[in-house]
Amino acid sequence: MPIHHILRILLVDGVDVPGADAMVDQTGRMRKFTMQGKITLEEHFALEGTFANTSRFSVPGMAEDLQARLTDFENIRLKEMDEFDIELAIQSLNAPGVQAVLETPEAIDLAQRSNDYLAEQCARRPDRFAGFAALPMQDPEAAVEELTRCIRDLGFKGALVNGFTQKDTPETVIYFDGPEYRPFWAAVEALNVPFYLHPRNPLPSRSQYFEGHPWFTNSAWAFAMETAMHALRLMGSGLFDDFPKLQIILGHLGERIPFDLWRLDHRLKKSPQGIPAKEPMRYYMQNNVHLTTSGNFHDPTLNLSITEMGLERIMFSVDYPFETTEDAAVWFDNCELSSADKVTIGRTNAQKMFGLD
Ligand code: GRE
Ligand code: ZN
Repeated sequence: MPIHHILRILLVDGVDVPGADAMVDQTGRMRKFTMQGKITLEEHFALEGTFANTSRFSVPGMAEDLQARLTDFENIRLKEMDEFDIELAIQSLNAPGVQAVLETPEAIDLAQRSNDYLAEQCARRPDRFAGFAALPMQDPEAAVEELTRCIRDLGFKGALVNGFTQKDTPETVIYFDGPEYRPFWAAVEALNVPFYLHPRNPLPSRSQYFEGHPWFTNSAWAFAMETAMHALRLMGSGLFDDFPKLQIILGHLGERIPFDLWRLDHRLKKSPQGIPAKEPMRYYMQNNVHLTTSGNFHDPTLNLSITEMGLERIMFSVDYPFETTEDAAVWFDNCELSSADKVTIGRTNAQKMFGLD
């Protein structure tokens, strides 16, 4: 689609704002432009059996609404995509999903069922929905097998995994920098698909610093802290020295890593303490990591992310239904970026990454 078709001045039932180059839409929000053909990639659905994972994240009194949005594809989800000009949304199972299942055979079964269900939904609207695989990371070999099936047979675009995996006992926490996952990463690199490292909460037994301050758990702070640390473990372990073509995606504009990237490398250089990684963290962020705007709709944070990562490594996303499509799209359509940069972040970076026409 040529750029002049993607960017158009919004023509809705709005009223002119005197002296302002803007319109007010039906919801009373200022909308200057709308970018057509946006692509998003941190968008979640739930199976009947996985909604309970996230019901406690709903706004009080809104659990039913959240459930309706998580379990729906063609009604609310697609209508909102239409309303806010999202052409294609890559979908994934709600967190913590397969990673919280203790029994490995059950984890394998849930991943397969979730991926088969998602493939059916994508097949109904292949022009609008695509899939990320849920993976049973409890068993790295089974994870490779399921990812391979999802890419080769189901046409999925990559994997989305919700942080560390539990296994056998509730207190087991397994990160993916360990040697037992190196064959898994080799397979991801060979399949040439990205791995989205999505947040989950740290276990309560490892969350002493939140004692008495529960409001900072979940998505306000704990998600990013947990996910940033997992990403640092991957980078620090030398994973990307072993697999230089491997690409991972972080949501929420990088789970705070871009903001502290200079200091991180500054301190690691003075005190490396035997870190296995051959390069500074900046190198991996700029060669092996991509960010999305999911749930982080703020111009200064986006500008900093672009400065630190490069425009080519940032992609627009919503984090539906934990964020509203309206908040994400109205912000993005009217953010400070040039029109050309909006098309890069809102569409062409994702097209290139996923080989879309
Ligand atoms: C997410 O998937 O990103 C998420 C949740 C729960 C609350 C907020 C949120 O799973 O962003
Ligand atoms: Zn999310």
